[in-house]
Amino acid sequence: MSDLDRAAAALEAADKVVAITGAGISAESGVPTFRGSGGLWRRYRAEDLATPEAFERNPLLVWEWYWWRRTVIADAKPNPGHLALASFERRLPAFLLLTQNVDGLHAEAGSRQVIELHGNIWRARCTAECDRRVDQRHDPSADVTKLPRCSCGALLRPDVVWFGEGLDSRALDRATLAVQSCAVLLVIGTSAIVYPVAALPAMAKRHGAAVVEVNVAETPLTSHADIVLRGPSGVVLPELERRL
Ligand code: BJW
Repeated sequence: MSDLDRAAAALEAADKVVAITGAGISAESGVPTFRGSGGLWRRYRAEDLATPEAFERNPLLVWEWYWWRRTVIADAKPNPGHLALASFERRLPAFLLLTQNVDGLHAEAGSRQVIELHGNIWRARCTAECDRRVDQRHDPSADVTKLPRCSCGALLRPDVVWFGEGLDSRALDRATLAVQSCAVLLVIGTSAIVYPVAALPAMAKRHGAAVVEVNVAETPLTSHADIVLRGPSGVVLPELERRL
């Protein structure tokens, strides 16, 4: 039996499936990953752009980086990997998608049960007490030369999770519970090194789940995975879907 057939059989037998995705699933949509060749952290320093201290030091520089990334993501369309996961949700009895991606492409592909653990690049959030969230995707008046402000007057910031910041605790609790009770965990297109998400596959294994990794390259998870499907997620996931 091939690894793809084994993975498909595990999915079919599972009462509950959880998938974790990372930047690799959007690579085939033209969205740059963070690490590896062409990765954002090869060209930019995370310390200058993706920490609360960086935003305090130079909010305009941080906003300019996110505005640029929005232009890249605005042109991106969901690829066959995103579409296959949306189809898994429709076809499997219980399926939850946990994503580290902030690009919103899973929702655009039709996935409904999605937890965006690192936030969403199209949303901004007030830096002051009011904590208001603002959807900036459909804001035609958005001026990308001036620091955006909340209606309370305080600065807005991108509603994403930077290094050193905690993830939304309700989202992380839901993700943790799901991982502890699933029969199969798919881990797709992530370098599996950024915590706390990187701890979830080991947690799933401890609770008896089969862990299936889909990646073009080896990661620290590979040697612990039960099944490794080597290849681009835009090819591997549709092949898996065809076997269901
Ligand atoms: C394909 C493919 C194809 C390519 N098909 N595959 C030591 C020092 C400092 C900090 C720490 C430390 N040790 C631990 C920490 C904590 C830190 C951390 O984990 N750091 C590690 C790097 C060491 N974590 C945090 O700070 C987190 N918060 C935290 O721990 O809070 C504690 C706390 C609690 C309570 C109160 C306060 C604090 C937060 C982490 C936030 C990460 N944020 C980012 C930016 C998000 C916003 C944005 O987009 O701008 O999230 S960083 C970046 O990494 C982004 C990603 O979601 C995340 C993971 O990256 P991902 O998705 O895995 O992408 P890549 O590029 O790494 O990998 C792509 C993969 O795809 C590769 O494997 C390819 O092979 C593969 N691939 N093409 C299939 N076609």
